[in-house]
Amino acid sequence: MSYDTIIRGGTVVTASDTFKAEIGILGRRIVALADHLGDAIEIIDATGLLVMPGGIDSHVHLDQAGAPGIVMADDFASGTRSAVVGGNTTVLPFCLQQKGQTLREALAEYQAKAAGKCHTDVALHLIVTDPTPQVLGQELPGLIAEGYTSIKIFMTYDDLKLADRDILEVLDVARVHGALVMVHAEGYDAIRFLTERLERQGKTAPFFHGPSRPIPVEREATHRAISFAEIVDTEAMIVHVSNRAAMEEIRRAQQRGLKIHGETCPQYLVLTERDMDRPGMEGAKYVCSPPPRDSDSQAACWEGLQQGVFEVFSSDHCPYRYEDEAGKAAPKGRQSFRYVPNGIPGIATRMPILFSEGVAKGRIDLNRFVALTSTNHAKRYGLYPQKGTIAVGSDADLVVWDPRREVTITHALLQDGCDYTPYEGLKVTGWPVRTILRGETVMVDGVVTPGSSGVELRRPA
Ligand code: DUC
Ligand code: ZN
Ligand code: ZN
Repeated sequence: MSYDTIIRGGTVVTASDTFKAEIGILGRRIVALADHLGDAIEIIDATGLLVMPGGIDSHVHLDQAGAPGIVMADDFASGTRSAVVGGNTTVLPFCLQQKGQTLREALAEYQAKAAGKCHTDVALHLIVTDPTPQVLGQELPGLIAEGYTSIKIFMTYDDLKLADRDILEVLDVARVHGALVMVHAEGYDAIRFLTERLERQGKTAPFFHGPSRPIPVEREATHRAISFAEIVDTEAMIVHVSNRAAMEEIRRAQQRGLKIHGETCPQYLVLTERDMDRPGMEGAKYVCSPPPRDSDSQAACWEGLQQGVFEVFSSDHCPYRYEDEAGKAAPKGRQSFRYVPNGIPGIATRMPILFSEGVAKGRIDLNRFVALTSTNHAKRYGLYPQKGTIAVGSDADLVVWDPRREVTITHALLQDGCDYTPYEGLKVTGWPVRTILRGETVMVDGVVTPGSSGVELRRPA
């Protein structure tokens, strides 16, 4: 047999095994794993390097509409370009239904935004904000059957939040038709109450974003979300968990046999509320929701990753430029933290941060790293085994990783559309040196292949 490509000399790492092998690629797929594979059109030398499944980031926001005047820093081209720089081959961005819009209208909009622009493969989640009878009765069931099998709902934000009854209805549609609901668990009324109190006290700087949504706000919403899933008798994914109390809610649910899944993100491992306490508007660079917390919260997020309470580690890449009135410098943001757009970039830095802080520092092993950054995302969101593993028949989506490369993170390396990284100056050990999407090299040594070969993926219900 001859191959288009052989990756030779590397150590192959999957979510379960670590072994020396050559990987033979023909067309878009892995077709052989063996000690010696002979010849190929292209031989990639991976001596001394790790070869892992390409990263799958199941929580990213690209070109997503926000408040009037606010513009996201990345479209599907720049966001997925930065994704391949960071070793990813598939991302799952959100398709946001605006109030008054049908889901199909929203989907057509996001498909047009993505078409022909992506450097990674892409699968879209649906954000339901307007669960009309038509959406619940016809559109959602139809779209789930067509491969849109994950739905995000919000318990906060004026334009996004669902009432309790609507949350129950969406969970029930997901149960009946075979989709997974992702929940943003922070309580609307508690945030409003605290925000207004802080503003009355003149506490309007970016730092007060944290105190406006403290840990109990997230914990009680997490508890409610879990209870709703239990009442409906279905599963749910609690996304972007930031602290011990919320993590323990999820752990207790899992111990009671409920199918509650958890996700955490880099910002909850390496940032804290002190990052928002910087002079002037500088703290706005770190404003995201839930907010970064404290060192015990960081420790709890590590425990959740180590012990399997969290099965996925995502970036929650949600980029707004800092020196831009359409971003973090929105004029109203100077009046109050509540107008600073929520979200921070991180699509390229997710894997290096988890590798360095996790694997290099001995907190997690290589196999768990692969599970948390790729395999579990594929399994949970219906892409496995086409994606998320290194096996004969799977797509040749791979990252070649130098585990010894020392890099100081700086924004210029990341090639996104933002103008800063919240991780500027962070020293990491371990860096992606080549990203391969369906057999084609899409990034080597930080150079992204021109053109865009990513496609939209659908998933079975
Ligand atoms: N929720 C997200 O998932 N991302 C950014 C902001 C938010 O509230
Ligand atoms: Zn969210
Ligand atoms: Zn998000």
